[in-house]
Amino acid sequence: MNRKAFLLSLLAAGLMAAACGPKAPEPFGACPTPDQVAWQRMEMNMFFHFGPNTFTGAEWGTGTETEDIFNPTDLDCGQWARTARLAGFQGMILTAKHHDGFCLWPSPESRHTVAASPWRDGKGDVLKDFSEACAAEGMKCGVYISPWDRNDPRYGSPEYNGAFVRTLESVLGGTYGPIFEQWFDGACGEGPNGKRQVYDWPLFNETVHRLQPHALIFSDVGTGCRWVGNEEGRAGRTNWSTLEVEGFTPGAGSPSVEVLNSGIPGASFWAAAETDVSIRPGWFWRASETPEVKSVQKLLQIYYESVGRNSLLLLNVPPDTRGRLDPVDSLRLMEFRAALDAIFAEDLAAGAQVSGPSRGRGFDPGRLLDGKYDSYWAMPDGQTTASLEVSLDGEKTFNRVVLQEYIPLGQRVAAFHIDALTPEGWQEIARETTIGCKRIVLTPTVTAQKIRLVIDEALACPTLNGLAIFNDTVYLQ
Ligand code: FUL
Repeated sequence: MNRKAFLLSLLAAGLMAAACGPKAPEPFGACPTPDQVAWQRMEMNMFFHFGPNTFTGAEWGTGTETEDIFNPTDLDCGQWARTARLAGFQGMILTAKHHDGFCLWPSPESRHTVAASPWRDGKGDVLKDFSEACAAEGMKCGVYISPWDRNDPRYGSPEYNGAFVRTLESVLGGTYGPIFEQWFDGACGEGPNGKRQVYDWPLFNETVHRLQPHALIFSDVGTGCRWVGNEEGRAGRTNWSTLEVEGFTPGAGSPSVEVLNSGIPGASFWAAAETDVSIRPGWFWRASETPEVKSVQKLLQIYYESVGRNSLLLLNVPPDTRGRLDPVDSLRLMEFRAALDAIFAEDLAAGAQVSGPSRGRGFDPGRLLDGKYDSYWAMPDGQTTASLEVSLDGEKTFNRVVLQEYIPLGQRVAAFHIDALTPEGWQEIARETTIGCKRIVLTPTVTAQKIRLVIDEALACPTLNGLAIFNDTVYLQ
């Protein structure tokens, strides 16, 4: 390009910038990758604990179970996937190998696998059925492969780490298609010879990244997402997607459960919280626990305290000895879906007007309501507080306010409150801390014509891409 053409192109770029309004804010701090953003927007995934424990009733198998114990009478992963899809879940994760070491696929690294079981004369492959069912139903496919192995005689020696890598390779190498999440449990108990293993986490992580570059690794400290710190279905009311991982490892060397539950503001690593919880008391199916399948009310509470608190919900629905979901669980899932559909049927912010300060053209407050993910309201650089007024299309009765931060640019909001203009005047109806990918604020039921969203504190100028209002008459909080 000659000098004149260069100057002209600079001029054109300048004119375009002026015409397009202010520049977008710079990303703040640790930010998610596009895969991490897409992952969190899945909102709900289903976990399937299945294996020898399904038949023995154990939670943690000993590794000495004989292979003939694994013999589902009517395995149908298609039923799992259809149920998950109809219930509004986006991805599915199978315990391909739990702590007992039994592999649900014919792993070349082990003799303790489906190939040695009577099921389908040793020719079956649960993982193959599972991955094909996921693909058929448009669900993403993920795997849990436990490093803790109570069966492998090499466990407790350096040799085991290499064997575990080859185990990962046989699952992630392509036979089972794209894997969206590799679930690593930090548990490190004793193996068959009474020894514990020193896990080579960097090697395990590198193997996953090499074979499935788009997969997120779940563990206490990522690399893709982190454990929420409990198995009760509860993310922190304050929940940052950032934390410090330097010097920590999954399992005993992990950050405290309090830190896992709430993250650390402005920390240097992005790992959003994943809330794993079972629909039953245990992780594996047991006939005796069927009466204790969680109620719709409990599932709604879990939804509000996970998805509604900037976390992804991984709900475990364990198949029974037939290899199908128990009808009680399936029915409960459909009732849960119906409840969510009823609660979120009508956005009462539709047709509202939002007014207040912004960065300027292209980032105006109206962007909160346009339903486009990449269109967001933003404040000028350095301005970390703001107040927006939302004039509803008439008087509305509601008790849920959904807020979304535009997380591709980082998580910023540290404190906010919401006021409502009721017939008695302005009233504060909520005071909270973080927002993140999605925050569902539970407020008292109010009737109002206007609300005010006040950002009281942020680590950098706020950037929000969504606001919606609902009236929940189903969940009795
Ligand atoms: C835990 C395991 O020990 C449980 O058996 C279960 O798989 C759960 C999801 O993770 O740490």
